[in-house]
Amino acid sequence: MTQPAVALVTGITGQDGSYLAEQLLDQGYHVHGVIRRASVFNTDRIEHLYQDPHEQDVRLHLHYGDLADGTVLRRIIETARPDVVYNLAAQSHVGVSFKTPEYTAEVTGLGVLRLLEALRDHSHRTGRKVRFYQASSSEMYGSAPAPQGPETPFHPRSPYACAKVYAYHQVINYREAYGLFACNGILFNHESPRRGETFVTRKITRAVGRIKLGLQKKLYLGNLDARRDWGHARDYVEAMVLIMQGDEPGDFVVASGESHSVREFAASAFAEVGLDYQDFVEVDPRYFRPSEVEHLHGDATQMREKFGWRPRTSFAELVAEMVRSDLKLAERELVLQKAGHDIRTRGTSL
Ligand code: NAP
Ligand code: F7E
Repeated sequence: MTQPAVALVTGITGQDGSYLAEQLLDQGYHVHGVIRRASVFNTDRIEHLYQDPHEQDVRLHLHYGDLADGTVLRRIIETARPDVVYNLAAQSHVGVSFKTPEYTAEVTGLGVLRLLEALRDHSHRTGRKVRFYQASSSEMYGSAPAPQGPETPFHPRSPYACAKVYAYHQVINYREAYGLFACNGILFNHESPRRGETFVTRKITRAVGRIKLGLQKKLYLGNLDARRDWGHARDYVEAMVLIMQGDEPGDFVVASGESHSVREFAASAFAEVGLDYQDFVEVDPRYFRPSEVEHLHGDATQMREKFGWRPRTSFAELVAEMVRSDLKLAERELVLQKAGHDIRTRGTSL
């Protein structure tokens, strides 16, 4: 009998990590996830997948680790003995990267090199062939004119994007120098009800739910004219798995092929609950970035032709799903508030 495949997922507690873990477990994989030690629980998004390690036939295994710590990454690889590594961990917030550029480079850039070196040594010592997926980003295109595809030169516009470009080239170099099956998935923005609350789509849909129920009065945003190519994270994670199950390694653009402005997203989200965004949204320059990426619009022809991949969720469906989910969350907040609980949960949002 052949052994089930083993996947190692860094960033398993993030938006994409949680959808990826679900899909891999559904396909019969053993999944090892890297989680960070935090002073509060950070495993909300994978709570529904948790398996008690005391039970038999457990297929989800969690390890403490950090992309800033090469020793522990090596130890996890030796323990998990993965067939495939999905590197989704990153300081992934573009706005925050301007505030913490050195840390962002350390984790989002150098962290990838640490993993690649650990894999190179593991493969050399054991003779095992391990595949590697890198979560590259459309932010690497930065100010390159739209539409952006596999041949478009990069022009990064933030410390985050610069770190991703560095990692992208390291992945290609490990493929060419050591024959590693290493791929870049260049993913355009993808969102979901599990999106972090400081990214613009979720910031908007959270506010829509709260404003509709009277829990919040205004929504302060930055650049409303920026355009993004938004898809659903569930669909994009499917693309990652297809890339890693392919015959040969490469670099692939994953996008919806449509772009919308932040203003259009806000208008659609408020309209879902019968409100006009203009009555609630105000521009606050504190959310402007020192350098902005104005227009991302991806060309995923290569993914369609090679893997038959295309997104299943439209822009309108994505907005509606996020608003529905955040309306439910706001309803729960309202119940708590009425029962006398303090529901002020706002951090510094960027
Ligand atoms: P996310 O929700 O911000 O998740 C990031 C994950 O990385 C979290 O699990 C986080 O752990 C972990 N992490 C952060 N710093 C770490 C460190 N020093 N060591 C180990 N783990 C660390 O991001 P996402 O939206 O799922 O995106 C997944 C990946 O795709 C990221 O690399 C991102 O840059 C990239 N990407 C995202 C998009 C998009 O539109 N979503 C598009 C292109 C590329 P905690 O939970 O403990 O914070
Ligand atoms: O911003 C504008 C902001 O933070 C989108 C990450 O997953 O996708 C994401 O990066 C746009 C920008 O995502 C606010 O200036 C206006 O133009 O949701 P965002 P992002 O920067 O595109 C890429 C592909 C990644 O790889 C990243 O990891 O919205 N915007 N007002 C705002 N953005 C935020 N966050 N907050 C605002 O109030």
